[in-house]
Amino acid sequence: MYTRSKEFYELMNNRRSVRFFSKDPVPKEIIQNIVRTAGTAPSGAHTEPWRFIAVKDPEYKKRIRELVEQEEEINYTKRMGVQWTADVKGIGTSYVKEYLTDAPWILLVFKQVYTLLPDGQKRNNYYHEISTAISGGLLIAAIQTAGLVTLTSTPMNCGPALRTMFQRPKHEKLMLLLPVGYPSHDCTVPDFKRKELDEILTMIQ
Ligand code: IYR
Repeated sequence: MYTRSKEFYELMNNRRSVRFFSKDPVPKEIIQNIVRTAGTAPSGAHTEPWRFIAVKDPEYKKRIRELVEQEEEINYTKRMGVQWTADVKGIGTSYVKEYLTDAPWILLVFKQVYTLLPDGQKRNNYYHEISTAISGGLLIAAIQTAGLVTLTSTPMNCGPALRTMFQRPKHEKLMLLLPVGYPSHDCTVPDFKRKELDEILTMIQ
């Protein structure tokens, strides 16, 4: 038990958010297993309030990139403000998102605020936000376990347009957008350290 918990920690501790992707393909069966894993998340009253879209089609990836870059340019120059842009400066990001056309897959994670039943009634999806967030965590762990990398992104102001692009209903809200694939050969990541255990855990025993 100790060994398994330690090995899983070490695997997850090697995870880094990656912004430079190789164009090498990833078989769709891997993506399907990753999403199956995300779908095992616990949810309020077992409502499973999530919907995933996996995009491989280059034309759609191009459209996603155009939309995200258009909004991110406004985010960086107007919406984020001085403090926020200063806080992300060290990560070396900009509104230009080459990874959106380089990565072989883009995964979109939507939460479903309610479920539309076959008779047209709405069923409340309890705790849809936290349930879908947990499924996002499992998704990221599954990507790492498969030996792939991702970037956990939440493109501000792109939700409705992306929902429309994939003809998803209004009660589905975009939560995450994740390019998935392999890192490029010249990929770099910021020099970040994680908090020590005593900074994140209080044990009462
Ligand atoms: N959404 C922008 C800016 C950005 C915001 C945060 I918070 C980050 O941790 C990193 C970047 C972008 O994706 O570039």
